[in-house]
Amino acid sequence: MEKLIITAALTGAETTKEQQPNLPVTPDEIAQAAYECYQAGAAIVHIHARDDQGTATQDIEVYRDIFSKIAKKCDVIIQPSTGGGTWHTLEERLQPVFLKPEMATLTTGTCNFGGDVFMNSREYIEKYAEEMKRLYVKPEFEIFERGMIANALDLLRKGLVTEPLHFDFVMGVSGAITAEPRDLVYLVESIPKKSTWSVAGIGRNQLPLALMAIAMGGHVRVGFEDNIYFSRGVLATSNAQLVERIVNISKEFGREVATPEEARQILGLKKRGDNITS
Ligand code: KMH
Ligand code: ZN
Repeated sequence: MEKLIITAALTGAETTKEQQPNLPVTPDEIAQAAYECYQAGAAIVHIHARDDQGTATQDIEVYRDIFSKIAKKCDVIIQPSTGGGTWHTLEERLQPVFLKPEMATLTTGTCNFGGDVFMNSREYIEKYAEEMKRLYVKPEFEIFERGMIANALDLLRKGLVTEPLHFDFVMGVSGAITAEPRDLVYLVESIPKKSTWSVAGIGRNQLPLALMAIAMGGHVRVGFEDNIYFSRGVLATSNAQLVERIVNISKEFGREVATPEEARQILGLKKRGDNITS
């Protein structure tokens, strides 16, 4: 089996310090958390920026600061969010892509998101894909529902993305796909064979889905964006603690963990060059 790529989703747009006191929110805290996760075995960090009040922002300057601080510490793959918060405009959400990171997320459809609607129109999905293609940013398709795979494949047919595609199945969001084993099998069987995929289980779904992905040859996303607990009722002490557990389990299972450089090869990324402003 291919080595395991671990993504650490450090902050998210919705998690608060009240819920998780160790949530990284300032650029310094996010960069430090990224470094700790890299040391623990993460190859990718998925980034959401926060403003001075701790609210999610898609401000390009805050992302620039975070990218620069991470890049000074380590060569982990930096993957900003274009999902932002459900209240951000589609123009705001695209901003970090203009910093030319190696990867960025791209949600290819609309779904309910708790009490909100996470809106992703066809027009904007194509616009995001066009910009990512122009700037050599590899999309990670964030799949909250099966129909979003069909939209990603439509981008492939239109030549807006190239294979191998990479998917992240976000499972267990209230109002979107559930997190049963059958759901994961259904999603995995719905993508082109040469694709790579990871799974991000929400809340208590994080660990069981990660175990399934390790065994099925997929990759794993953990972190406070998706889950703040280490075990039932016990908060995790850091994002790195969640990464560390996946590393230990995967090694016990007999699957080695990919370094950022190995992850670049698996995902078909070019080596991080001068695309990150430092
Ligand atoms: N915060 C969610 C509404 C992404 O990062 O690309 C969207 C999200 C997906 O987190
Ligand atoms: Zn995100």
